[in-house]
Amino acid sequence: MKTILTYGTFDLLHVGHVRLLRRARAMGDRLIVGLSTDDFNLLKGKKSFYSFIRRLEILKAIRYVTIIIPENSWEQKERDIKRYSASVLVQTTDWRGKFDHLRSLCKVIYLPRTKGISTTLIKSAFISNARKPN
Ligand code: C2G
Repeated sequence: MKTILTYGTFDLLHVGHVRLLRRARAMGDRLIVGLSTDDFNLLKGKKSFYSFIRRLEILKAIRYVTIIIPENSWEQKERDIKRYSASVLVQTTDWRGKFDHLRSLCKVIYLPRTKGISTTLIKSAFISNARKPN
């Protein structure tokens, strides 16, 4: 059983998230996602639109995802890799190098992000449309 591990906030789920999950799942037999809690988002300097509970409900509906665990801290990755015997940690190139210290425990792969889509873009699109007079 080859276990793949990835972490993220996954707010306002979009194709960038789904393609990441699909690519990560394709690397093994099961994909475990560490979903950033609302408190951890604050540590990441992020305020998600959806609460952890809503993001969890949405992520559960994605067929590439096997197990979802809360991501509460930067340090938990080492424990999670051991606890779930993960073979691969997958993040994207914006994190390149940040998790290389975990290479002694498992493969660490940084995939390219999907261009042209982000939660920030979606939020700003809603805001600019909301400002347009009818
Ligand atoms: N993603 C992507 N392409 C996009 C947007 C997001 O591949 N256009 C990926 C991100 O790189 C990440 C995952 O989708 O791998 C979830 O995105 P975020 O919620 O923005 O993840 P992030 O805040 O980078 O959390 O400990 C690691 C962090 O929790 C990573």
